[in-house]
Amino acid sequence: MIAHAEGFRLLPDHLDRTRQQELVAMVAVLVGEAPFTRYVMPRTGRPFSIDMTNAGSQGWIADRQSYRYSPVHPMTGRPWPAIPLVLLDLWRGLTGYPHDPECCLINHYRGEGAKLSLHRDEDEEALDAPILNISLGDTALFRLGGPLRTDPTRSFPVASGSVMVFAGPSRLFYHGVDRLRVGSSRLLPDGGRLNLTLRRVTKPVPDQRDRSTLPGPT
Ligand code: MD3
Ligand code: FE
Repeated sequence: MIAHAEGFRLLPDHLDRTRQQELVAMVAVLVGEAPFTRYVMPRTGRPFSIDMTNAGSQGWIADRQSYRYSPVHPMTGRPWPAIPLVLLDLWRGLTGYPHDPECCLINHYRGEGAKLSLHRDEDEEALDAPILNISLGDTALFRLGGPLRTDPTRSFPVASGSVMVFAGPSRLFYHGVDRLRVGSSRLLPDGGRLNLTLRRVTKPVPDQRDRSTLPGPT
């Protein structure tokens, strides 16, 4: 495990090959319910170079209007499938955050042109919650910067089975995927890379236990 002071953890080989294969099969089921979509970017209408879909009560979507969360798939109009328990277990075990994630964004990278430009994840209300990220398939050349777009960046490979956690300050760091090492993995039947990103979207309402520790009316 590689841990950084800014709250960023990289866990290479966190998932063994069998677990990776299970997750790929699980994604195939989710995609059967919520097909991959090629979003366009707000204003410009330029398409992304990766396909996306979601699981969870809130799915991340993009169109000419905005980036935002939606409870339904933009094409089918149906609610997104639930986040599978194996992913919730991973979140509970690795983040220590006392509430479950609401969004599992599934990114599919394929081919030489697939990338994700440097950006920050800032469409969520719960910016204090960590982000957990799982890589499956081809190795990605990942780029991580700092809180400002102009901060220096470092680039490093992220291989299949890696899990990354972004907590604390790193939650709001600029990041992106420069490109894939196409053909570096044979995990996916048709090649490419799947990335699962778990996020808390809404601010949690204090549960009964939280509430009992707060000062009440006297
Ligand atoms: C660093 N996905 O979906 S995941 C995204 O590999 C996204 O598909 C990339 O960035 C991918 O938004 C990178 C790693 C990641 C996710 C969230 C972060 C890195 C992050 C939040 C803060 C800092
Ligand atoms: Fe991101």
